[in-house]
Amino acid sequence: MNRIYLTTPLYYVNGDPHLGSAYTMIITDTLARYYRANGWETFYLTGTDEHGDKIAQAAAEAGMDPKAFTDQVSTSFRAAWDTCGITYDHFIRTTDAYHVRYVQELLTKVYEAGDIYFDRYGGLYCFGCERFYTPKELRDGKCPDHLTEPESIEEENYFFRMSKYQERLLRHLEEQPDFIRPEGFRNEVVAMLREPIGDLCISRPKSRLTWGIEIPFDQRYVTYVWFDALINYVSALKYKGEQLFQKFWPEAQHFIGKDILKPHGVFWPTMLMAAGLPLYKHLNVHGFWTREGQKMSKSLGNIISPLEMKEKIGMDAFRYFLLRESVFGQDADFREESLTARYNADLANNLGNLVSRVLAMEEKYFASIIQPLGQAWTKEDEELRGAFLQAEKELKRYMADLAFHRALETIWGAVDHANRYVVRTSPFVLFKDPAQRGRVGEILHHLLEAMRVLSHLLAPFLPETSNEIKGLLNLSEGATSQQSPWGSFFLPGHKVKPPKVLFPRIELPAE
Ligand code: ME8
Repeated sequence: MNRIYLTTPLYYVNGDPHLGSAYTMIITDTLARYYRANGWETFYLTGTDEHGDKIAQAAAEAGMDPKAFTDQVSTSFRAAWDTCGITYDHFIRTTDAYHVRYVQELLTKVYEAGDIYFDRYGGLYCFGCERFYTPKELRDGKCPDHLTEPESIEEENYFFRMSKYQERLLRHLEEQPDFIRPEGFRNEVVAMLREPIGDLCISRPKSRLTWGIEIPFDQRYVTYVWFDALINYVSALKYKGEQLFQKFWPEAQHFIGKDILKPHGVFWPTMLMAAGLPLYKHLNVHGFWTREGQKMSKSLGNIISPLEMKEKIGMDAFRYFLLRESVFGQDADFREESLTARYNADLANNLGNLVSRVLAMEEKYFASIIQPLGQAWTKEDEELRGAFLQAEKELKRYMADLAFHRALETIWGAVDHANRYVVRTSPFVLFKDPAQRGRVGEILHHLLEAMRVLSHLLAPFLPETSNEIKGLLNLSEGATSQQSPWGSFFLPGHKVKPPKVLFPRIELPAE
């Protein structure tokens, strides 16, 4: 049986869900829905990253104890994803007791195997990133992410012998070129591995930070937040049972933004090697969203909230825009203007018109009752069927390649074809001739069939719209009609619903 294990990053609970986190969620949710519908056994994991300096500071700013603070923010994250209709199978919190226990077990194992050692270390530390920087990594002496000068600190800590696994990881990347994709990000990791990567400081003294998982072999320390958080991808499966772990871990596909490539591309696989666990299958890295050309940040006040987008244009339209307007792996820009243009052209006009005009004609000419399909199909009928079958086939390849924009382009190509079929066959003209009414019934039957196939094609991307179309076609909930050959599904006499506007046009203010 085909299987896939999909993961998102665990989001820090120091802010609210925004366009960036929503994008990773929408991609993974689309894939989860797609593979489930195709009969794959799927496990989809998300959650929250709750330890470390950043969170301790955010809790202090909120005047709250870190546990109460993380409980509150994690709950609101989860509620937000539920409201957005994200179909995750499990939600992990790094403060969950089973995760804490598993991290400590793994630390003990790696320590006992000799891959964790104690040492004195002095270096440049960025509190924002929660990591040490080498002078070479800094830009004008500042952290390239936070644009602040790192502090020079010296202390005794535990270190993970990451460098021991450097060569092995480099070999793995050479043997399995699509381990990290797209290729540009793989090349970035290869470049990192061609330089000495050093060992990784994996503890923080409690004198500086107490909000973390205690190092099981030294109570004076807590675990570095990344060494804790990455392990979630395994601890969540183990929590669900060894059998689930055996089944899904070999099929693991992580989805992350490019900001966290190094922890996932270098720390995590070397940690797995040290723990004696197999490596994940793929690391899939996406680019960054900007807004009207600018970086999104709280201080600029240009954050996009998925919940507000849902209120404003609906979750499906938001999903459509993010998936259609970006190329996986590349940066993309969120522009109001493109959002409105895409919404009106693709959703309101192309898709919305098809659905409403077909149902309107069926209602007007045949009281919404589907008419029989004759044996002889015209060239136009065959081409219409061909366009939808082709889209179905191409979808498979595009989903495997994570080319969501192409997948949607292909589906909209078929929708476009259906609209052209209406013009070419002109049922509204034919109906005036009583001798042609049988043919009109056939044309509409083909179009309703196109809508039925379309409802399946759309399901992973626009789940609410897909359900609405199924409802308008009067298909029972969860109808397994996907496999029916073209023209054999609807029995004459089946009644569909009156037309409905799926996507009301967004009226632009007059210039
Ligand atoms: O890094 N465009 O959590 P985080 C696209 N806790 N995606 C974006 C984005 C943007 N402008 N901004 C954020 C962490 N993201 C760690 C992860 S995993 C074991 C620990 C997305 O809350 C993107 O997926 O800062 C990025 O990788 C993630 O949010 C980082 O979320």
